[in-house]
Amino acid sequence: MAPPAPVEIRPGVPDYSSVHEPVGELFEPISNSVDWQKHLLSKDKVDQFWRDGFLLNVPLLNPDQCDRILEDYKIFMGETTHPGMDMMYEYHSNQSGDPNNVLIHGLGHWRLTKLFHDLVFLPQAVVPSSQLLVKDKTVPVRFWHDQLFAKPAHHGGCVAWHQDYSYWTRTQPMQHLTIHIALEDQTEENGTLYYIPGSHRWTRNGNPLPVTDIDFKDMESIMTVLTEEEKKDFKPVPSMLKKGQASFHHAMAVHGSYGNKSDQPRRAAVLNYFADGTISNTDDDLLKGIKIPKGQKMEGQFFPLVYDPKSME
Ligand SMILES: O=C(O)CCC(=O)C(=O)O
Repeated sequence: MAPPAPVEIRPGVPDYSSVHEPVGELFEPISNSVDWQKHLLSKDKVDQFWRDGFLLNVPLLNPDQCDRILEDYKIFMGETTHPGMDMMYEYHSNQSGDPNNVLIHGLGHWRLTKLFHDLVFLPQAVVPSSQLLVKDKTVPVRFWHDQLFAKPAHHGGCVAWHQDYSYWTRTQPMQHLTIHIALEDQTEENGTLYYIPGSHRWTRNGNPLPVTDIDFKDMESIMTVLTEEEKKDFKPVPSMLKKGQASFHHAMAVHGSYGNKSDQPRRAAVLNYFADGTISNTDDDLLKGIKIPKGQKMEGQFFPLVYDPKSME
């Protein structure tokens, strides 16, 4: 059966968040349990994730899928326009404000284009997520939000060291993860993402480290809140993802990236998920214009169930 037509926010402007299944633009939807099983991670990979706090070089997209997504990406690079930009939860054409340190950062583009919508449902993303969100369990997966991080050539900016969950305590408990998808080869010169192995265990009474990179300029600002022991263990590993590969990281894993000094842009698409059963911890907006009363389950139009392990049965 064909997926339902999206609701339009204005005549001719569809909001793809109203469709909770792939529309068939990026990949052939899966219809049987055997095909789902092909995307399971091995036990070794799951163990590695819990040991280090991240997994590198997971194949997610083929070069053609990356190229098609990069066409849509032009909207956010200012190369073309889109009538539904107001659906974005956030859009920063330069998050640092410094013309020598330009970071384009957006959230919510899954609502705008079919390709970004379907990426959220990609089996290569959602099946491993069901294995990695909660230790020693396989759980149903809900979408939290997406992000774009683009560093233009020559003066592309850094993303200071941080833990994602420091920004997400408005949703609880911590059972979240991030998938960072490289849309072109990442190198040390163009600002590849780095991780600190073991840093997903760095907590303060069970809470994440405080946010320190408020102005998106000071790469090393996290050092002001680390213990001497943590500073000693601060040993960055470059992810060096190839085009179409992804890294999966725990929501407390410290990560960051330096500027882009190369003569090509470095563009990434990011997916953030949480385990089904996560609760809102605020009566304020969770994302722009989106509220779920404090204490109630995160679900509904903007937080779809993207994978249920029962599909494997
Ligand atoms: O694109 C980057 O370098 C930073 C991305 C990031 O923080 C993430 O993927 O969670």
